[in-house]
Parts: sequence; structure tokens; C-alpha cells
Amino acid sequence: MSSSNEPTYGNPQKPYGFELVADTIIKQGVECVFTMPGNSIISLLATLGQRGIKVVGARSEQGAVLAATGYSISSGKVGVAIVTAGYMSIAHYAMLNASWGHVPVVMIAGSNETYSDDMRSLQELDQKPIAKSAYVKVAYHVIKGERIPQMLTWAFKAAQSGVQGCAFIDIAQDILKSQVDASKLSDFTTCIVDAKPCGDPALIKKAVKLLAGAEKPIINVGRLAVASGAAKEIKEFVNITGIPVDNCMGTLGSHPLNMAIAVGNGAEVVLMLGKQNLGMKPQPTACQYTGKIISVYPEAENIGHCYPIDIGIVGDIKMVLQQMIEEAKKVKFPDYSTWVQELHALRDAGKAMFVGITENHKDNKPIHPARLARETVEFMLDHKINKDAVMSTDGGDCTFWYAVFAGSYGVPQEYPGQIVNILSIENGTAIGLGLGMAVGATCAHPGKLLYMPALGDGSIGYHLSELETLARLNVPALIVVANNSCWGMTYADQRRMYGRNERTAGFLTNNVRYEKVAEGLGCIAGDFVTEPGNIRSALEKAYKIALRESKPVVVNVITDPFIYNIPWANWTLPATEKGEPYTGMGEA
Ligand SMILES: Cc1ncc(C[n+]2csc(CCOP(=O)(O)OP(=O)(O)O)c2C)c(N)n1
Ligand SMILES: [Mg+2]
Repeated sequence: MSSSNEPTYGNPQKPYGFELVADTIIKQGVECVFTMPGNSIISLLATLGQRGIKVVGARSEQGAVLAATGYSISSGKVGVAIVTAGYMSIAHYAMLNASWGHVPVVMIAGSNETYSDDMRSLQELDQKPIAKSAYVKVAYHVIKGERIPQMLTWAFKAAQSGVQGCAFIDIAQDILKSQVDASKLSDFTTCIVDAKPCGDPALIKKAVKLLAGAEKPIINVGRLAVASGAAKEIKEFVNITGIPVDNCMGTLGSHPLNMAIAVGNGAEVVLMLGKQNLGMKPQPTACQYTGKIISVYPEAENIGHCYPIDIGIVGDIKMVLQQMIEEAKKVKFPDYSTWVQELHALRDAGKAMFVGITENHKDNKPIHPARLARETVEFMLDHKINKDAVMSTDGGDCTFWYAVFAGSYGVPQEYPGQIVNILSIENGTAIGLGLGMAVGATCAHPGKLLYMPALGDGSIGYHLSELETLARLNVPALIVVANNSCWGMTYADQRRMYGRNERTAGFLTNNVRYEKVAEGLGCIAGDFVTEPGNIRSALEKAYKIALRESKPVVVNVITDPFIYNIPWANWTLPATEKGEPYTGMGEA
């Protein structure tokens, strides 16, 4: 028999705080949340689970936010992470990553009780300022139960509207664990207006005219264009105008005008769709175009902010493109076939160069990193893995090698968010996020193969434990560790400045057996590869096993740390006498 003071869950007149949180999340259409559990949120998690929401446990607060980010990029929906009181600070870099990348993520945290401030109470932390320093769009602290639906709705609105990004909300745990008088809820509106701004018609006309008057125009697609759901419009605009695209973020798939690699630096006019103004030269993430720029972006203050632009259109990317499509139908565009051929020639020249590197170093032992990258790309193409798989990469040099091979072979992203990695975060420069984002991406596409063709041995260490999550979720995955026993990209620069003996913090233990570590975490150990001739058979074997067992298989390939990839020299200090100058890409 129940006693009279036993709490009654599911009472519509007196819902608990955590029930209001669950109601609001469900009302937003969320199907999947990521969490690192703790006492303040367990009732919320249980309630969500009971109501049919998929609750995925990551292995840290950071892992949960990275997974929510990967899920959002890969699904086009909002990502939700739920963490316990006091430890959102562990996820700071993941929040920053979502903010930088314009990825709509709502992070919900418990916090210490409303009455326990400044008592060094359990897990007490002033969380709002920490969230704000990760450039979140909003940071809320809820201390009144009746306001839970309102403030949480605000967080969802902020994350998903305008310039999308991360929104943070924490709720005092006594509020989460108390009942609310439902009749008071209507005092606090949860109104949502789904309106999106169009661009200035005069500027739309001007932009289309500028594009149509150019012999060499190019389109570059940013995260916000994808996030605004403009894929269909991008394709239509490209079909009408015939303008090639040098970075489409998956919106064009294998469209013939998708160059799938940045080759358009020489364009006369660039249409930048939802692309952030990034830093300044000589930073490698700064805008490299020299032509006239048309920038379409949802907020005026971010247009022409870091480099001058010629036409700035403020508006939602999808809406502006719809306007541009109508305008483009009235205008005649020139035949761009010569320009497209020029871009293809550039891409092919890159491919010839990269393939040439692998031919020159075919039998190198340790394995030349370019050889590994070429093998993973050719293996992927032979099995058409790229047509359907979810993909991720992580690391320094190894990811760059993979990217230049995939790009110069013209491998497109087949759908927006197919790849979750450093490049899906504009201006993203953080290593270590690949496994966490991959967890989310696979939840967005359950059953699909996860292909990680390049995972640096340094970067795998950040979220190694998420291999357990992938195994627990029975994800069929082929993960290739590019193991050069060092922080390669960083060491390359150390060596350039101070010579090869300068290894302070640059080197790791030689030949760590990550495949065995993975096995201990519930994955399947693939081959430990030291011979270049054995890469292909190791990949074939692992692929078969991953599909058959529906588990991640980790292949560990030992590569050469003494190979230069790209020279960062122009961005750092000059070399000392002992320095070993850059001798050319792919050279030792
Ligand atoms: C969070 C973060 N910390 C440090 C760096 C600096 N950094 C860039 S690349 C790199 C080395 C990565 O090593 P690994 O994952 O083994 O890949 P490799 O370059 O050896 O292929 C480092 C430390 C960074 N980009 N992000
Ligand atoms: Mg490495």
C-alpha cells in the first residue's frame, strides 16, 4: 500500500520539474538524447526512456556533447545533451566546437539546489559563465519550476534559429525534483514563431548579375546553408546557372559540378552561402579567395567582418536562394565548360602529384602516410563505401593526407553531414572529437557502416572510451588508426624549427597496440599492420568482420613520423640552426 506522502509521478496537475523537462523535449520532436548520467538527472533520463526517446549514454560530459553535435550535423535535427550538476565544465571544448560550427545543440544540465549557493554544496558550480565563455547563444539558469517549459523552449529556439549554435540551460536540482502547480504554467509563454528572413530584392538582382557576368564564378557552401535546409535550393541554383561548387558540404552529392575539393581560389566571383568570416591571413583557416565575394549570411555584423566583400545579403540562406533562383531564371548565364575543365585539370594535377608521392615511396617501411591514405580511399571507392556510410576522421597529418586523396580523387559527400570531423566545423581546429561525433552520427543513421579511414594515434586518446559506446551500440565500423607514434602535425613543425631530435612532448610511446585496447573495450581487434603490402588485406578482412558481427573493428597501421605533410612554416617562427627545412610535401 502506498503511503499518502509518496510522490505521484505522472500527475498532470502537479508535474515534477524533470517531467516538465521531458514534456518540453518531446514537444520539440526530439527522438534521441545523449547523456553522461548523475543523480540530478536520472529521473529525467528514465522518464525520457519510458516515453520512447532513445537515451544514449556516452562516456563523459564531453562525449555526450560531441555525440549530440555529430547527431545534429548528420541528421539535420537539433542535438540534445543532458549532464549532471557541476560537470558541464568537462564539456567546454565540445560546447565551443558546437558554437564555432553553428551546430544546433541544446545542453541541459542539473545544478546545485536553489538554497545552497556559496555553501560548497555538492557539485556546486556557477555554470552560466562557463557556458558563455564557450560562445553559446544563450545560457539560462532555472530556479522556478513553472518556468521550465518556457526557458527550455527558449533554449531550443536559440539553438535552431538565425545563426545556429549551442544553447545552455541548467536547472537547480531541487526544482527538477519538486512538483509544480500546472495551473501556473500558462503565465510563461512557450510561443514559437517559425519565420525566416528573405534578402533585399535589389541586392539579389545585383548578385545574380555579378555572377552571370563572370567567366569564372564559384560557389562555396558553409555550415549555415546546410543547417538552414538549403540542399534542394543549392542543387536547383547550380542546375540553372551551371556554376561549379568547390565545397558543397554534402548538399550536391555526386553532382557533376561538385568539385569536392577546394580548387576555386582563382575564381573571379565567389558566392559564399552561410559561410563564416574566418580569421585573418596567414591563418590557414582564413578566406583564400582573391575574387569578388558575395556573402549571404543571416546577420549583417558578420558580413565583411574579417575580409572585404562586394555584396552582402542578410537573410536565411534557403530563403535567399529561393529568391536568387527566381532571379536567375530571368538571366542568361554563360557556358562555363572551359572554367569547369580548368577546375578538373587542377584537381587532376593534385591527384597526379599525390599518387606520384605514393609511387615514389611505395615500399617504404615504416609505411609512408600517403600510401595509407591512398589505400583507404581506393578501398572505399572499390567497395562504394562512400555511397552510404557515415564517416569521420580525426587527427593532424593523417586526416590531411586522407582529405587530399579523397578530394583529388573527387570523392563527394553523398549527403549533408555524411562526414563528421574537423571540417564539418568551420574554423574547427580541434583534434580529439572524431569518436564522440561519430557516436552521434551513427545514432542519426542506425545500421549504416561507420568508416573512419584516418584516426591519429594521438587523437584516438581523447575519447578512446567512446569505442566502448560504439561497441555497446553494435555499430558496424571500420576504424583505421594511423599510428606514427607521435603528434605528427605538431612534431613536423618542431622538427622544422629545431631538428628531428627536438621531441619535447611531440612523441608518444612507439607502436601502441590500439587494436588490442579496442578489443578490451568490446570492439574487435583488426590487424596490426607494418608492411605496406598488407594494408589492403587488413582493410578487406576488417570490413567483412564489421558487417558480419555488427561491431567496430580497429585496424592499427604503423606509419612514418618523419614525413612532411603541409608546411605551417609561414605561420610560425623561423627555424633555428638545427632546424630541418621543409623539403616538399611527402618528403622526409
Ligand atoms: C584540441 C587540440 N589540441 C591540440 C591541437 C594541436 N594539434 C594539431 S594536430 C596535432 C597532432 C595530432 O596527432 P595525431 O592525432 O596523432 O595525428 P598525426 O598528426 O600524427 O597524423 C596537434 C597536437 C589541436 N589542433 N587541437
Ligand atoms: Mg600521430
